Amino acid sequence: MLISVPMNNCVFSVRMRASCQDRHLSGAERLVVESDAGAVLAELSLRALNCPGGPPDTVHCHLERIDATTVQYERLPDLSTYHVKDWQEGRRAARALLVRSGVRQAVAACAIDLLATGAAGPGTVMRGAVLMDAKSGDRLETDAVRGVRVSRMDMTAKCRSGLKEQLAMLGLSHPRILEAMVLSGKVLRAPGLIAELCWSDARDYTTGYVADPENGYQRISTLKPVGDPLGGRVFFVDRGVCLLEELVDYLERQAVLFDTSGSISSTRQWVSNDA
Ligand code: WAQ
Ligand code: MG
Repeated sequence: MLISVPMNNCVFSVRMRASCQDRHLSGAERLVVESDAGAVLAELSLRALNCPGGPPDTVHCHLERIDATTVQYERLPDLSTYHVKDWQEGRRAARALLVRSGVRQAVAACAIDLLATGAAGPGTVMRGAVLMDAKSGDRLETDAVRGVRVSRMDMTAKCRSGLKEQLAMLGLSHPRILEAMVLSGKVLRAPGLIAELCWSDARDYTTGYVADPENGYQRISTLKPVGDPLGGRVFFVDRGVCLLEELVDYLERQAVLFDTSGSISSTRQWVSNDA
């Protein structure tokens, strides 16, 4: 909704999370001008109350004023989609794409295993992401249940409507796609970030992605069996080029607004020498 720096130099970060008996149900992130903050807050509250798996017993909504001159404007990553025949092939594709982006083979395999078995302990999903050393495979996040939470990112209304239209032409209209692209777009601009691996913890949503700064947001049609409640995110970092505190501060606090979309390619079949 923000098109240019507003008169009073303020934007608001609007965040929502909903849970039931401490189980996370739904969450969302927006960055809007002050005059839109109330409407967006109402929109996210309604979404929380009607979320799948609900009704929630607790909904947290959070409004926070941000100095508009600190907002970083960026272009969204390019989007591509690989069709794989089953989740096993999907995971092989994910590993190959991670290796192409500079993650060690053994580290890529270990990250996939971690999400598949539960990154917060056996059978348990983290609230945020794993930070993983791309060379050693060491986990760098301080809290292995919370992980690192990427926050304060959104796209402008113009960018959102243009992208929605482009994606709809390819039959890609699930809201998770836009949300994941914004999150990943911010992650890919982080200092020392080599790649990201993600698939959802939603039982019915099996598409995931590998993203890296050069190849963008690369969707993989399936990365887990239907009905599997596990999922998560791993951010692979090169510790040689960044300070961990700076990286985490950027991911959790820097406001990033996407005002331009990247290229969108139609789905192609994965062939094992693609990466
Ligand atoms: N920051 C860091 N990690 C997060 C955040 C966040 N803001 N939100 C969620 N996660 C982690 C957390 O461990 C979740 O369990 C996991 O990611 C998955 O979150 O192109 O919907 O919201 O078709 O279930 C990707 C593919 C969908 C979309 C990802 O993730 C497409 C998705 P979910
Ligand atoms: Mg989820």
